[in-house]
Amino acid sequence: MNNLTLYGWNESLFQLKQTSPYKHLFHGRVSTVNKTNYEVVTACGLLLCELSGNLLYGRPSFELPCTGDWIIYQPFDDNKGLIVDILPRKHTLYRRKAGAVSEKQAIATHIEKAFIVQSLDANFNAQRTERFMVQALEEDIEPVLILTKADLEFSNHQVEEALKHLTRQVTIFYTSILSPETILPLRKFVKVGESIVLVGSSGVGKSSLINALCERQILLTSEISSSSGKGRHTSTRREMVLMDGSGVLIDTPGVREFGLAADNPEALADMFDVTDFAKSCRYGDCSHVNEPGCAVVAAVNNGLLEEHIYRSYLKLRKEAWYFSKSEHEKRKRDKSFSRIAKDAQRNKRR
Ligand SMILES: Nc1nc2c(ncn2[C@@H]2O[C@H](COP(=O)(O)OP(=O)(O)O)[C@@H](O)[C@H]2O)c(=O)[nH]1
Ligand SMILES: [Mg+2]
Ligand SMILES: [Zn+2]
Repeated sequence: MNNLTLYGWNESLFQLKQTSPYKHLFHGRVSTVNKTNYEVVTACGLLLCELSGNLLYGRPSFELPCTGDWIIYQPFDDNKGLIVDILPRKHTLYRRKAGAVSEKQAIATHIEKAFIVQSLDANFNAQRTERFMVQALEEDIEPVLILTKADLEFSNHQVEEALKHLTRQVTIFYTSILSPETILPLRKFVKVGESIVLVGSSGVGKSSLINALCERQILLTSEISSSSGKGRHTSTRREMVLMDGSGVLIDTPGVREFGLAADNPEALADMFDVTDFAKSCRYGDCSHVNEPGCAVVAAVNNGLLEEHIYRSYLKLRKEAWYFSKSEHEKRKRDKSFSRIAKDAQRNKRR
């Protein structure tokens, strides 16, 4: 039996459930998404669920259940269920779907914190941190940077230099699975009923970290094969893990490329401290590229704003603009398409 409060169920979710036509049925939380079914944590244990046809055919793919979704289900057989409704999402981590221009993909939802995991070897990359931070802040998810493999040799000074413009918005932890004293502060940082998603490249130590936090081998990790020196990728399908007396940890498979699905260039300016300077630009709608009287460009020229930060800002802003512009156009297209379809139906009936 499960106590769903530990999995994050609370009063505001209960209120959301009351707005569903299926409010009299049971609810649960999606813990793993498989190709054709979903594992759902319910008060009566783990259920294997399928989607009702209404949901499957009636919604765009990014609205279909992802890890962390709270759903309503109709039980059938032993340990099986049919998902009939999905509670409205809050705090969802999205990314741009690989290979798509404007489609987004939900990675995890109902999330309080995102652990951005990077290892202190060649993987360490401040720009990648920025990218994950932007995406988390977009949905009011608290970004936390976890620098793993602190037992390896690295330059403290270089790491701190590279991150100093981000420390206002991100808490940083250094961890090593070889030193329990580096894991303890992180364990204390996780609160009961809170949900945390771990994101980062493959091989940085996400699954190992979850195991260390839980003090048991709950997830498979990739071991380095001695012949090739490369990690074997043995990721299990398990995604959601309940920490003893604490929060919910959600593991994600490493993605090669994390494209932004963000719509908020203002927040971006804030994150890069561009807003402070932008207030003094001559034009209210200054794009901070080549307008006369641009205080941001001036700040770069006189060294008040570091050039690499300004470049990061422009790059991510361009990506966010591109995404939101094509998303809006797509929505317009879909709308006019459904209008054409409706007109055609009406004409047929005449
Ligand atoms: N030296 C060192 N190796 C680690 C640490 N954490 C993980 N690893 C190793 O890094 C490799 C990848 O770890 P894994 O947890 O599978 O990474 P994931 O792909 O992000 O889930 C494994 O060989 C781990 O043993 C650490 O703190 N220090
Ligand atoms: Mg893993
Ligand atoms: Zn400007």
